[in-house]
Amino acid sequence: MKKIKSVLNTRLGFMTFLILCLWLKTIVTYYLDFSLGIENFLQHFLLIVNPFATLVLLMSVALYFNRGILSYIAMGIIYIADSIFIYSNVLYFRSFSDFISFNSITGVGKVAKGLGTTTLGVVQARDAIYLIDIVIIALLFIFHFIKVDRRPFRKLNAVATTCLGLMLFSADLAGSEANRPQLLGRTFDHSYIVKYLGINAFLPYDSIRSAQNDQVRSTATESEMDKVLDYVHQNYAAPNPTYFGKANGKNIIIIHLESFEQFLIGLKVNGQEVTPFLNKLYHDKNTIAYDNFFNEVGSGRTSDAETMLESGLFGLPAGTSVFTKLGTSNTFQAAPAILAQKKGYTSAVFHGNVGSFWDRNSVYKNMGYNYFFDKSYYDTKNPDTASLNTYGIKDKLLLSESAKYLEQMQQPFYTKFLTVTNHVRYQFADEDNDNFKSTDLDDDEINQYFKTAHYLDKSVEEFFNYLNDTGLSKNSMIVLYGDHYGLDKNSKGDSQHKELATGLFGQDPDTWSKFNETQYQRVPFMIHMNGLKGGIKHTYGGEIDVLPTVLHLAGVNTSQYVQLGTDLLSKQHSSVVAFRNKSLITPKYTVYPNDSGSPTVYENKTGQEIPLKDNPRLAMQADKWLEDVSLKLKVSDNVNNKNLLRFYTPTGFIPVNPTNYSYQNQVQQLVKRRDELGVKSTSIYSRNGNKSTTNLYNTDALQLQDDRSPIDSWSYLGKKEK
Ligand code: GP9
Ligand code: MN
Repeated sequence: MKKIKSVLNTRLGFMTFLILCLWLKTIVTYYLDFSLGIENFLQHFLLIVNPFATLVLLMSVALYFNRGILSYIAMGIIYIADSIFIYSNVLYFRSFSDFISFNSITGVGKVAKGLGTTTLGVVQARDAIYLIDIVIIALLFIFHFIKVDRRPFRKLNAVATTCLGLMLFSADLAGSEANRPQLLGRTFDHSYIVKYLGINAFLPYDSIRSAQNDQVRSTATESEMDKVLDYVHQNYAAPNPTYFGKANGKNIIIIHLESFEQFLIGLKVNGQEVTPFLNKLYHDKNTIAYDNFFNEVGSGRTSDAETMLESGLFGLPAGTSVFTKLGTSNTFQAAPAILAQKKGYTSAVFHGNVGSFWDRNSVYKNMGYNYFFDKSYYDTKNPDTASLNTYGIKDKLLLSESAKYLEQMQQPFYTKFLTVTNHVRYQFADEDNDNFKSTDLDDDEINQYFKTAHYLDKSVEEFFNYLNDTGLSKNSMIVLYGDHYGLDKNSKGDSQHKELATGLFGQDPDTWSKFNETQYQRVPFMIHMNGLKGGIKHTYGGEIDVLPTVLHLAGVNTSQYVQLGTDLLSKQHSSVVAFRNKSLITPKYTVYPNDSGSPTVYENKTGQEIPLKDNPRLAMQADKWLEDVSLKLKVSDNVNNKNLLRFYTPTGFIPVNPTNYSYQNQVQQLVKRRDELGVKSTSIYSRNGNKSTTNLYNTDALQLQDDRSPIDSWSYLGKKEK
């Protein structure tokens, strides 16, 4: 004990102790909170030793202070800063399945602003282990077990310690390169950097990459756009004449079903349908539904789905989002602007979250959205809607309260309703849901998922009833899609899809593979319109294909636009579905790239991996698909990262001027427009003899049950004006 004490009472000894504590803490996060996909012994080894290099480097800074007390203060600051950094990463990972990146600090701060209690929702009691070390160290000082070593410290020793850190880092890098060649250059996934070089190395790595990106953008030239246009023209799929213009002049209503997965369709839990209304809609004779439609989002989740839907380009590679990284300054040729200019549409987004989330309030202007009704336009005085749910107000409230704005929109309109209640960790009471009886699996998040999906279903049904009762459904095309997976990883980092498949559907856990994970990336995509010859289509496609499909139905020629998907209804539609991690699915195969060597190919029919050495043809084909997918993603990333659309304006398209849009006083803007148009006003309100239709909106939302009398739209709006 004495010996330990005397070592601890030297400056170097104390520093070593701090490094050991931080090392232990980092290892705990690696194994308890981050899912890093450790595959072999070398990876375990690298993971266990990787914190040392950066910790020695960081701590060595404190040794340069000659005076003992200053040096100890510096060590303390470094210790606490790194502890906060590690724990912030734990919370961030629980929310985003990713690590804090340069962009998440500079950009996603705006996302975090809206997160509030949802982020707090990921704090767990066991997180005390991330604090306990600081308490122990403080106690050791208080009880004088450790004293400050005031003897001067030789600079040379400080330099030697820094060199030791650098050497350790080089050794780590060499070991990593041996296990995974080109680690820094070719990164599929952020977890690779953390797995090999450590959590402390990730942020500097990512910051350097971001600085490079900015440089890339400033050196972009017009000629690069020509290459993009060549690519787009080669991959263009002409519209199907049977469907082209079928929705000409109709309102387009997009319903974004938050986190809604395809497996929910038709599913019964305890003998009760989870989503009875959407099931009916799925089979409706006026609905075209897809059962092989995949989400293609990356870390930008909802915002990636929106990026694809509106701009026809993909989200960005792991760690960031087009919206927050580039969307506030990039040039877009997006759906609202195209529809306004080609077909005279008025556009709006309805969303019960704060407008700053994903930077929407600025991105939407660049996309040409006329109106954006964010949380501030909705009634949030009920504590149930206001404080608990920082992803936004409940769907029934959002949709029902939107009616008073929707009925004032000039037709035809292009409107998007972003729901939120089915988001993971959304605070939700069973009473909100007719006490729908969910599963009782071990994972509460999965059990909750069915409940919120059931609620979302009911919310959409109420909205459809309103569309029918007002006659809106007669002249509208309604497009519904699930934005991305709802189930993800549980608190131990295991796949919730696997839990579901084994716990509810009886799949053998030993047969679970990446193939199954891809199968669960299916989300619904439905187009509902009176007079549309419906049916369930088995075409393979994804979110990137929605924009050309919708525009063609609306009768807009898309050949001039930079859109990377192909119309799902076109005979030339490409059925190779690209995922943001560069894997892909085709009607027959699922293909994953490998860091080194040949890809992994699964046969969709059997789910079995096909050995490629016996199948040279398939091996070649798989390589070709992977190349195509990489190229497609690269073209998209180039256009986005280098802001290439600023160099190209399609003939007859007027670039969007964001300063033309204001999301303040939108009710006044709507009234002004209505008054300007006079008898030519096409809003539902005007067409209804200047009478509100909100009394036709029936909801069983608990929060709206108090003697709710039909609302006269204008007096109500007058009160609500911002
Ligand atoms: C928040 C909502 C959820 O406004 O759109 O976003 P997500 O977390 O799914 O990206
Ligand atoms: Mn989402």
